[in-house]
Amino acid sequence: MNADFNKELFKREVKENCKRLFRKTYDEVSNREMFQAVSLAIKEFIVDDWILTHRAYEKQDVKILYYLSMEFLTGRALGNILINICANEEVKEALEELNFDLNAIEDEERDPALGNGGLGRLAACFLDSLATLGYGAYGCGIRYRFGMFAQRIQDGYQREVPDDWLKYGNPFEIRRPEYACEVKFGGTVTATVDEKGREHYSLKDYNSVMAIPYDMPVVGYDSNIVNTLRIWDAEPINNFNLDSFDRGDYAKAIEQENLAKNIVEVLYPNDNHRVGKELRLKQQYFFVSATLQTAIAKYKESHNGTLEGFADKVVFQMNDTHPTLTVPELMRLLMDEEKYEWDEAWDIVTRVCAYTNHTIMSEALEKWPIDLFEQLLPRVYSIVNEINRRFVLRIKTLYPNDESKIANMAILYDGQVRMAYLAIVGSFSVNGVARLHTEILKARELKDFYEMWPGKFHNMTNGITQRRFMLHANPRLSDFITERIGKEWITDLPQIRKLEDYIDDEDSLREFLRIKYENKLRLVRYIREHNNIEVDPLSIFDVQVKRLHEYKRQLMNILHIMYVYNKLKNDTEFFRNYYPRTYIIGGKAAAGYERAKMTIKLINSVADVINNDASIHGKLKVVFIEDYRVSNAEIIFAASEVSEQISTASREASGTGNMKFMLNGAVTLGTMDGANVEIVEEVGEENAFVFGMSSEEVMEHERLNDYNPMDIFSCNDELRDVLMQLINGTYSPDDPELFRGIYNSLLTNFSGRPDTYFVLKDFMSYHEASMKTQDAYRDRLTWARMAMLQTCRCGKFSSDRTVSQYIDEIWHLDKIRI
Ligand code: 26W
Repeated sequence: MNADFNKELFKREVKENCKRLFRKTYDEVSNREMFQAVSLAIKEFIVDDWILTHRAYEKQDVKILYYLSMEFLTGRALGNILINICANEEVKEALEELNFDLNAIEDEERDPALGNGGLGRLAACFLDSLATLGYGAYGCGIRYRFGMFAQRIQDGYQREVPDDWLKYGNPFEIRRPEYACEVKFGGTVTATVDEKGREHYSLKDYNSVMAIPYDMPVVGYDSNIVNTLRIWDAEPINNFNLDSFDRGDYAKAIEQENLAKNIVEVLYPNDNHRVGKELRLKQQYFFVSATLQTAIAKYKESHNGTLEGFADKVVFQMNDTHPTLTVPELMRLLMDEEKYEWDEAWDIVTRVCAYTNHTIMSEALEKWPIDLFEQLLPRVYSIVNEINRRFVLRIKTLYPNDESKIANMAILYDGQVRMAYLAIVGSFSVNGVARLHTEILKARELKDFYEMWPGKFHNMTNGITQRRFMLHANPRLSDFITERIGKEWITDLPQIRKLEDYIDDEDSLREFLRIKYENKLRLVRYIREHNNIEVDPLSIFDVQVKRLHEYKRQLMNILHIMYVYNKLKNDTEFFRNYYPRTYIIGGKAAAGYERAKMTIKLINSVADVINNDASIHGKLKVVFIEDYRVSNAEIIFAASEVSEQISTASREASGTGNMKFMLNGAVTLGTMDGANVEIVEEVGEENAFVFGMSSEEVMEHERLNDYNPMDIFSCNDELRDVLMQLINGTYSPDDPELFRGIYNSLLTNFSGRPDTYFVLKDFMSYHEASMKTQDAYRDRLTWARMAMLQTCRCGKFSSDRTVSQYIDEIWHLDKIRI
């Protein structure tokens, strides 16, 4: 209940909005129109707090966090805002009184899909936590015209469809042309020397665009704080003077127009894989430069026009290396615009910049060819060059006789700019996103940097917001919890441990199972509607939803399903014992990632065969969820029972899906990778199904290069049968060669190494662990206890905890008083 929310007033607003927007009375509008009318009314309701929050920033002169991220995977806004202003029930009632259904209205909102996966969703969770805890923060990103593509499955293949998410407008955003600023590309640098002998640099013959910010509200839970997600759009510079234009100006104007159109056109759909497209570097500079310009202007405005004290009042958190240009661009602005000397400027930069690493996958580490970089950003490049020169000098002084250190650490090396190294050198803090991940960074990937600056390194184990992934996604379980332990868990997740008082209470356990069952029915309906597949709600819901990537090993999952299917057909004992199971898999593959796309095709081909085989009596079903995204994720997590977290150990930095499953009472079937390690630590090994090689074992095999999948192939008949089915047409009768590439990837050496994801190596241990889940599942109360324990023990994995840790160790923000 929100005391300030007046239902009657709200209804009146909504009716007015229907007229204002659509020239219709409320009983004539469609659901989509009603969504607009409702959203506008809600925006009105929060706008005062939004204004007051920003006034408080200034009055209280609080330190401000700028969270720079190329991705914010916020998911739908309306439902989340209603939850966070505690007016969900009232709005639901109000709409019922107007003969509308809130769920249906929420379903009209397009997911703003401004992110790929984990990194983007984490950014959204952090914003939710910051606003809830009451800290001043801006999310800073890009307003992509087309977000993450929508995935369609056609004939089993992924097809990418443009995501025109702005088609019907975005009711919550506000365009802020008054904060527009210019961002320049290309050109040549000219230096002039003043009477004091100081050099001044400026650009000429450049192209430029205007960056126009759009602000989206980030509403804290029951906190009256409304922070801002500021996403930048690009527009052509409007200095095109018709009276004086000649051919040259005309061509230039068109060029600028195209630059502006292209820059924010699309989110690159790559996750953990760099493509090295010039346009992406443009995007990076575009939003970084615009963010820094406004941050500086804003600070000066409220501090008598000076930048004094700037380093104590702002912090720029770089979400992976994508915004690393923050380091040299801030140098440029401080020196070229604000007239600081190098040393003073460097002192400021290295007190305000901090870097989070989200991956150790080498193909994800960003590097830019020097010539491309220099041509696009000549002045910024000269600064990077100077940063590198000074840093290399330092390496030489520290390690006078060790040439390898330069090769291992220099920012400019081998014709490339190594962005991660630039980020580390320019930051006061470097952090990994789970304990294991940070340890691997320190011991391996970033070893030399850790040796040089041990104090810079931090671990910040990821977290998720329980407001979206429990309160909004799973209202039934939310009520169950609140009825028993009160509602403190909503803003203090560790309180959820109190639920453990009920862990041996049979009524509670049965109720817990009943709720899971209801949520499974909701997913059954979703699958019926979207896949036209009938699944058994009494079967085990075993789920893997995440981006498709070889290291995440969806392939191991589907091979194992093929393996089980064979056994069901050939082994009557196995059949009799087998507990019915529904495998649910979902996720997008990067548009250019052939192997991942073929894995999707394989999953769908296998699903087709299995789901239509009457001889197994529906014991096994396979469902591929099309277009996995935040909105359907909420339905999926709530209905899941087994959480597949099966990456090759050492490869998954953290994972955050694993935490969403845990929160919703799904038991982990996983490797000791990423945050799984910490999840298992919380629930105890007896309440998880752990399998496979440890990260040390994986790294040792990598070092020795002694893994030979053929050994396994030749002595495991059943597994060999599965692999042979990839190339004998069992799942592709029209083209038996279709899955040859996948087959080869598991067995053949590429560049001297066989399958670097160790699929066959972990396979049998995976199978055993999977079988153990069904043994546990059989005893309903044992299972209920294990499942509920996941929920009880997930306190650590709230993004409220993560954000608080960032604040204590890195950001040092002050709470806003409202
Ligand atoms: C340059 C291409 C590119 C694009 C995206 C490289 C790397 C990325 C991201 C860093 C990939 C990503 O989302 N990483 C995930 O970050 C999550 C949040 O920390 C972790 O939970 C996941 O384990 C990690 O894969």
